[in-house]
Amino acid sequence: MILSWVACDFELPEVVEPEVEPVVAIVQEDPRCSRSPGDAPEGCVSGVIRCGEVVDGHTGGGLARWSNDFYREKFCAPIHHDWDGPERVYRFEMEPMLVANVELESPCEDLDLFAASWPHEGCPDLEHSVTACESDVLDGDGAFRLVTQDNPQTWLIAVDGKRSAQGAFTLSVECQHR
Ligand SMILES: [Ca+2]
Ligand SMILES: [Ca+2]
Repeated sequence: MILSWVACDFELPEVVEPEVEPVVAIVQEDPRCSRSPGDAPEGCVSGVIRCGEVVDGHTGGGLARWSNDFYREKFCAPIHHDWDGPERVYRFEMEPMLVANVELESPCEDLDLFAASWPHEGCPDLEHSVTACESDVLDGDGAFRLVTQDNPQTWLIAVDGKRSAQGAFTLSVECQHR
């Protein structure tokens, strides 16, 4: 086999390096994070939430009545943090035979979600008996499901920040009949 080397007499075009724009990572903060804290509630409850409703709120300005002592005493959370800062509490009245999916969006601070069963006016304190309590205390957003049987049930849904964190949130409740 004869291998021949043929020299090609042409010039390679000059390689021009394209100008590369420096990549700048732009982290866009959620617009809810610039929301101002709300007014202090009259009493301990900041409002009412119903099936199908969405509440945009901020824990700043809420009362700081519930903290780890309360949530631990009422068996709300499997793990414990400080929730010493202000919380927002919403009254949620459920009809019988209903499933309610409660969701918390917490885009700015790590807020957590609680619900204490409370058929009376106002809010329970440490000395009151709370028959049921739910929570989602994981990092970031939270969610849980509330279910009624043959009787109506009233819950106090609370949004509370870990380690006194205060921030904006979106709370929503979606319901369906069982
Ligand atoms: Ca609190
Ligand atoms: Ca959380």
